[in-house]
Amino acid sequence: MRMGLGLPSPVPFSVARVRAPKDMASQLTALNDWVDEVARLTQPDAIHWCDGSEAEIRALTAQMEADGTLIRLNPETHPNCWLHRSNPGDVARVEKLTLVCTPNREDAGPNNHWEDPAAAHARLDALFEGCMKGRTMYVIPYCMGPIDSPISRCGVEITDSPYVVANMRIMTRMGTPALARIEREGTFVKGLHSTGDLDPDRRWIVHFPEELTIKSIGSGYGGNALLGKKCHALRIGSFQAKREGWLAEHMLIVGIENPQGEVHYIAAAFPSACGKTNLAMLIPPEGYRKAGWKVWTIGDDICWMTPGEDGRLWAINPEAGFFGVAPGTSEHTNPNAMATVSRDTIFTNVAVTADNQPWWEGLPGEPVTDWQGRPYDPANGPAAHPNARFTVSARQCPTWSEHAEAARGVPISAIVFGGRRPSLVPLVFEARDWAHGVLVGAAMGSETTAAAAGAVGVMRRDPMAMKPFCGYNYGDYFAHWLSFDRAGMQLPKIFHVNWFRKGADGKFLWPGFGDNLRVLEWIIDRCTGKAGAEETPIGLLPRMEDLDLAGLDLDAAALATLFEVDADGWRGELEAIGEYLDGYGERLPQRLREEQQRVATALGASNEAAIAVAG
Ligand code: GTP
Ligand code: SPV
Ligand code: MN
Repeated sequence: MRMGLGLPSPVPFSVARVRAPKDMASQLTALNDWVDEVARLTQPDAIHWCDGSEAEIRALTAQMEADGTLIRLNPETHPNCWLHRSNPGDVARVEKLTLVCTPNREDAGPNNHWEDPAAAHARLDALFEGCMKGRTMYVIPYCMGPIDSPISRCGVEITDSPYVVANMRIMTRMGTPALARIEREGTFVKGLHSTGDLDPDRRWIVHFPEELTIKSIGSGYGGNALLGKKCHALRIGSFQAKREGWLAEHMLIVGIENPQGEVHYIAAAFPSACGKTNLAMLIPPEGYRKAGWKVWTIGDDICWMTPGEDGRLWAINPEAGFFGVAPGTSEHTNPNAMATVSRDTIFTNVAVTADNQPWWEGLPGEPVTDWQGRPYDPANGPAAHPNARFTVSARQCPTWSEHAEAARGVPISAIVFGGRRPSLVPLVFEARDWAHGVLVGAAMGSETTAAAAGAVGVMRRDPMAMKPFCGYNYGDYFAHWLSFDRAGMQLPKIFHVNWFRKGADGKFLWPGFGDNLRVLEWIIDRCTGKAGAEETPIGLLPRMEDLDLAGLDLDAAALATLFEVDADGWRGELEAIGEYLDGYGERLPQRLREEQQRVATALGASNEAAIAVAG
């Protein structure tokens, strides 16, 4: 029998002895019973309860270095940084293998792949049978959100991957404090994970929302394997949020401090690899910096929002770290991210330089070894995988806000939706009211990216950036969003942005990154009643003079395109949105269809000249 890590007190496998630490045992019967049951099914050689300590991660890292799971990067330039090369067939989320298993198929909706829960359990359990023979089973208690926040929720992930343990330790509040909260509360989300044999034909990521249970096998990749993240905090979380009256969203949370010292918090939903991490830690353009503008990072991927007593939406970031896209990150685009990943970081599927520094497309210097460990040859494609990622504690970010630990969260002033829209969609517009904002979110479209397996650059509808993550029927989800518009609420204003509009030459028209603050300033000034706007059928647009464009080198034609509303194009878009919404049939709230018809009618009644606001 292997004793596992040589950790302080590994518990050798024996069904009778597998228990949570004694002092917490009283309330933990459900957890202990489940761990017993899983151990009987998967048959690990050893079981290790993770306490989250320094000693534990040191031993685990040493073991992974010894067996090649982690490769030490240059300790002079990148202290305590590690490279993990995944199986080349396991580099992204796989949406077609991701299931939501509700007893009634309609409750999962046409937006999810579905299987009958009993059938799915039977099929998955057959794959889990004996899968941990020769391996150590890790029991990871974790808390999503500040450990003392009433908005936070706990879970336990069982996994046979030490790489998952190391990532969960960065991404969540993991270990003894989480176990103590589980003991107090008695409820937790159960996540069972095994890398299995990494065969894509035996890979499944399966959710049982009614049972607060996740089963994932055959992948070690982030969103498939770090079960606290997309599986718990979004798919199971959104299902719980619907039942309990809050929102679990694929959103960054950023605080913008103006020169008067006032901070406004913005929550923004962009699909995977569409700019959340970058916006969450942007560095203001020089003029703004000199004037005293500051940016505070609360979260870069997930937002849990709940109505406060004051009727405002209060938000926490359930995560403790960033699992960010490496390619494209540079001193030019995101200096805060570069500072954040300069130490204590796990890099997955990046390339390395001659002196063993991590490298990806967008950085200066040259790779010598690609993400698969081969000598770099451009004929093999990019040196880093396009979905190469860094895992790093959020506290290392220079703009990290201490309010990320606030138990009640931060109040949200504005909600922003956006995606990759090379044509039609202007730089920014404001929804006229909440119901219109819900339509704007529901109508979101974006080009697919390397964050999920499959074709890249294909336009698809991705309502609220939740297409891969909404744990129930989108029709019910839209109704849930609409339900917040009620007496006593002080709802945020809703906006739509597009950093990805392209010119005829195929290049982005808007500089993006730090300059996106120019748009956020207008958004905040709209919330406080300070900025002007022009009404159009699709919503309120800034006139050019409403936006601070000083110091930007943009030609007049590019600007005109960024601020234009093409009525013909939008009429077609509204028709397509109507057809899309009809796909949700009976479950689609009538109010949303009425809103779509209102906008379509407004567009029909206007002509291009009347709604052109450029100039
Ligand atoms: P996930 O972690 O997959 O949810 O992605 P994300 O939404 O956090 O996206 P991220 O900020 O990592 O950006 C993904 C890619 O988009 C990177 O290559 C960025 O360099 C690029 N990007 C981000 N912001 C902008 C922008 O304002 N303009 C342009 N042109 N590209 C951007
Ligand atoms: C995304 O794909 O939206 C991510 C990375 O943030 S993952 O955790 O894999 O979902
Ligand atoms: Mn994401």
